[in-house]
Amino acid sequence: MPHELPSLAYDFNALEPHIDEQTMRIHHGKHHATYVAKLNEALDKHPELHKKPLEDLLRGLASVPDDIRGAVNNHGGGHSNHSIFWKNMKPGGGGQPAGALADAIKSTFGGFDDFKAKFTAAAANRFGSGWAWLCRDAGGKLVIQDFPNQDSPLTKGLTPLLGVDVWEHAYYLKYQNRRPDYLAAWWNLINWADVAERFGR
Ligand code: MN3
Repeated sequence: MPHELPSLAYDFNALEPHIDEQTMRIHHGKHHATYVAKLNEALDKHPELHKKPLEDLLRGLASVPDDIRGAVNNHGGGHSNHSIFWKNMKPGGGGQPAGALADAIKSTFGGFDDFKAKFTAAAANRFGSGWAWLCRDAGGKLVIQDFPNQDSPLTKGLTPLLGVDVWEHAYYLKYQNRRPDYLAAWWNLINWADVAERFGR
């Protein structure tokens, strides 16, 4: 199999009380695992793509063969997005970034609080299932974008730095329809060292 479900760097219950253990178990072990399985199933038809890194498949989505382009977008996007999401969080995270990332956030958005408000609004207002992202664009500028379903920022020429999953499966067991409460709790989990490392790549 060309792609594998990555294990988490923390226990399923380690993000409590902000994200509960059952949600983490189902989200990682069922939802994310299914994206990986379906991506591999699609790639069965094109062995020549088995060695291609997922990032390259997504950045070059337009050149992926027609018969699997939709599957790579959905399931490859799902695999990539979730792999970033798990690393973007850690037990005892939160607070604010430091260094060059903090400076870029300040110069782009006016300050951390303005960035946080704008990002939270993008995530809260994304209609239906999707993600909100802090990305670096091709010119090196920070941008906040939200995308439907599992569309990856990589397919839009953006480099994803920080993403939040706003599909109901990410929060419904604990928060039901209260997406804003989930988002408020999620800020307590951000692994800013991971976000800064992506920014510095
Ligand atoms: Mn999800």
